Parts: sequence; structure tokens; C-alpha cells
Amino acid sequence: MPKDSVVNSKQAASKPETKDTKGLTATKEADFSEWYTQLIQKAELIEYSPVSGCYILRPNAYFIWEQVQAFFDGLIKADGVKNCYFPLFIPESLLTKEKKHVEGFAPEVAWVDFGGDTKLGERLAVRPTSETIMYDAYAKWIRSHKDLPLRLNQWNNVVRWEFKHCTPFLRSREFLWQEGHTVFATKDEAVRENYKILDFYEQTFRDLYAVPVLKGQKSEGEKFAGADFTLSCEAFLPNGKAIQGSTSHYLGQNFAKAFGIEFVDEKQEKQFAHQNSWGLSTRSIGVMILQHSDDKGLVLPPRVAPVQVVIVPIIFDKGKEEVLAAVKVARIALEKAGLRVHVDDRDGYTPGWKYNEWEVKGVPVRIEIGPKDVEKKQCMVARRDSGEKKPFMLASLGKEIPALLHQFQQDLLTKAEKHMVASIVRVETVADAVTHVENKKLVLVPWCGETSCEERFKEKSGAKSLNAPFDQPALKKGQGCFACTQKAIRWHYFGKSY
Ligand code: 87F
Repeated sequence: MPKDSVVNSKQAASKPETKDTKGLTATKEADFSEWYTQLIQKAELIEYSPVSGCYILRPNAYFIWEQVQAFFDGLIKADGVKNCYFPLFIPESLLTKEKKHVEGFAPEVAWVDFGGDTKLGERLAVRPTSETIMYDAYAKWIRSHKDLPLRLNQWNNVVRWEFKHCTPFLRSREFLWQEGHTVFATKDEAVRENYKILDFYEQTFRDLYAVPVLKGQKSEGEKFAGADFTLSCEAFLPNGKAIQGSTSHYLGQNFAKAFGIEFVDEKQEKQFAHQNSWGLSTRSIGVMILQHSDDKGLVLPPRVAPVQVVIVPIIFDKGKEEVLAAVKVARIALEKAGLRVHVDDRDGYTPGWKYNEWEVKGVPVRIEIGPKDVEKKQCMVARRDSGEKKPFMLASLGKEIPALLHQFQQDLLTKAEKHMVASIVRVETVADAVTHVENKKLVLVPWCGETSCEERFKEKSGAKSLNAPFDQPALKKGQGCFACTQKAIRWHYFGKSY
């Protein structure tokens, strides 16, 4: 701090430098879980609520979700999907109509038994997902091939009463998501949509969150029980763990048969429809946090950051007016360039204290403007990701900061991509796979596809199957499964995961 600062040092010190205001005390490396807990609270993303496993999304978190909503919503609407809203409550008889899909999930369903003191005639499930209530209506709406395709989406909340340990964003008892439910006359159309939606998810992860994903097909053991097949986007985090980002299911005719979704085709013959369902949830925010953040706190990709640029005036008695005038000009130029700007001109906080705060909150770019800078018609610009600090000319901020943010977004993605690519190891035996998984790698193995191999490998390594990449390397002639004596049918990713 320069000596002639007018920020009263006593005043600054009197601001409680308690746990609430300082940076993080835990590191990502040494105590990952404490680091995450501190980060999400100090970045003002999350507040804990009186209900265990249910979290408050504060404006900083909700803003991110709004960007994702706007982006993904734009993609699906341009593709012809329409939004709608179905009720939160699902009668028990409806939820259990397609037995296979709820079997494993039944313990997680939350129920309403009473309205006031009056016991309900039939208890109501709090929606854990909307297949059943939507398909009950679809059966009424769909009569002819002319009613198809039917492609609806909902942005809503769902409840799954988790008994495992909950973690904000990653696993909570209530979360926000979109659920798309589409119906087609033919398998071909449904499957094509299914892959396309997965591309939209990949785009959302890459372009907004700067998170690269591995696209592929889930194993029989890991797919949604109600589906013929499940596609997924899997992210790979710096701690060596993979995490499922989103899924897209081809439901075949399974639900159509259970709910009577039939149509008369062009030849006047009755057919069961082909369906998809697909979802992306607020869990994706957790994936982004874990991908980019560091020991100083949150690192936000500019495209989702509530504040993209923070300007901190450095005020001394001398030159105060000039600094404030330069700050104002800079702010207007940046806002004109379409950026989300905040000027931190609070009294009584030292610049350093302010820097810490905005670093914890993940603001991508900080601009410092002091009297010496103004004299030189410049300012200092600091990047949140690399910590790099450089002088910029004040007059060119409106052009250069947008370019810097663009580069910032790109650099986050490139860094994550490099890490992901460098972490993928192709191996052919369980022994090699175990070694690499222990070294925080993702293994690509030739697999026969049997669930027993998956389970055995999990016991040895703690790693689960993630997905089988669409881009399959050629299997050697007679290539055996990595875990048994049978022939391999495909290459599949395995890794430790959330
Ligand atoms: C919990 C309770 C009851 C997941 C549940 O992935 C039912 C379920 O069906 C359940 N948890 N699921 C699977 C959800 C499948 C599917 N739904 C639409 C998605 C994407 C969006």
C-alpha cells in the first residue's frame, strides 16, 4: 500500500478480517472438501438451508444458471423444441406405471400424504423426473403420425431424497434442471435427435463453462433402466475424478408401451412411438467450479460471470478527482462494449482487501486505476486465472478488454482440454488400468461389455465405467477384454468418479 493513501489504516483494519472476509484457508490439494465448502460460501454462491441436502442458490449462482438456461434454451428452441410446464405432484399410480424405471429409484421418492390434516386418497410423489406425468398426457395428445414429432421441454425443480452425503450443486435433494421429452414416429428420427441433443450439451459445457467433455454411450449397467441406451457427457476434473455432466436417453418404445403412446401411421397401421428424454442440471455449475477454481477461490469463465470486470480505484488525497473521472470513463467504455462491469469504490477497504474479495468471487479481470496510472493514461489489468498483471492504455480498454475476456474464456478451455487429453491412457489389462487410475488417469480399455467385469474392476480400482466414445479406435483382431477372457466389443472409458 502506498504511504500517502487516504484509506485510513485504522479504519481498514477495523473491518473484521475474520473467516468471513478473508480468502480461503483450505487448499484444493490438501483438503479438497473443506476448500470446496469455503469456496461456495465465500464466493456467495451457496447458503445452507434448514433442510439438510437443500441449498440456497444465491444470486451469483443463479446468474450462472440463467446464462446456461438462455444458451441451451436458444439451441433447443431454434431446433423446434417447445417449453411447457407439468405439475409438481405425480399420483402414485402413475409413477409406478412403468415398473422398471422406478424400481431402483423408489427409495428416493418424496411423498405428500396430507393436505393440512386431511389424508389424501392417493399419495402424491414430489416429481423426481417427469416421464410418467408427461407421457400420460402424451398418450391423449398423440393419435396420428401428423401429431409427431412432439418435442417438449421443461425448466423446473425436482426432488430426490438422497441418503448419500449431499454436496451443494453436485448432489442435492432438490435441484434445478431442464428435462426434454420428445416423441417420434421412427427410431431413426429419435436416435438422430438424441445425438444432436448431446452435441448441444457439449456446446453448452465448452462454450459457456469452458469445460471439455467426453461424449459417448453408457454401459448396460450404467444406463437409465427405462432406456434402450443412454448417451452422456463426462467431464474430467483436475483431481483425477470424472463426473457425469448430462445425459440423453433413447427410450425406445418402452414408455410408449406402458403409457399407450400409439399413432396411426401413413399406412393406417397402429404403431408405438419412439421416445427420448434428456436432462442438464445445476450440477453442471459444480462441475465448472471444480474444473477451474484454485486456492484463491472461484475462477469464472467470462461468459457466465455475473461481473466480468471489476474496477478498483486507488485513491489518494492527491489526484482523487482525476482517478474517479478516469474510472468513470473506463466503466462507460466497457459497458458500451457490452461487458458486465462493477466499480468497487467502497470507502474503508484497502485495495488489497478488495482484490482478495473479487478473487474469491472469481471475477475474470480486475482493473486498477491510481493517480500515477492516470498521469500515464493507463491502468493495470490483472487476470484472475494466471494472476498476470499488465498495463493497458485507458483509451483502448473498450477494444482490448473484450478481446482479453475472449482469450480468457479460450485459455480456460484449452487448459482443461490439455489436462483431459494428457490424462487419457489406453491400456489393455486390469493391472495397468489399476496403476493408471491410481495415478489420477482416465483409462480407455477394450471391454466385452459384461457388467461382471465392470464390478470386478471397480472392486480393485474404485473406478467406474464412464462411457464408450463415439470415436472408437480400431480394436485389434481378436482383441480380448481387459478384465476377462472374452473378446472385447468396444473401447470404454473408466475412471474414478463422483
Ligand atoms: C428418482 C426417483 C424416481 C432418476 C429418479 O436422466 C425416478 C427417477 O427416473 C428416475 N432418478 N431417474 C432417471 C431420470 C431419467 C431422465 N429423466 C429426464 C434423465 C434426464 C431427464
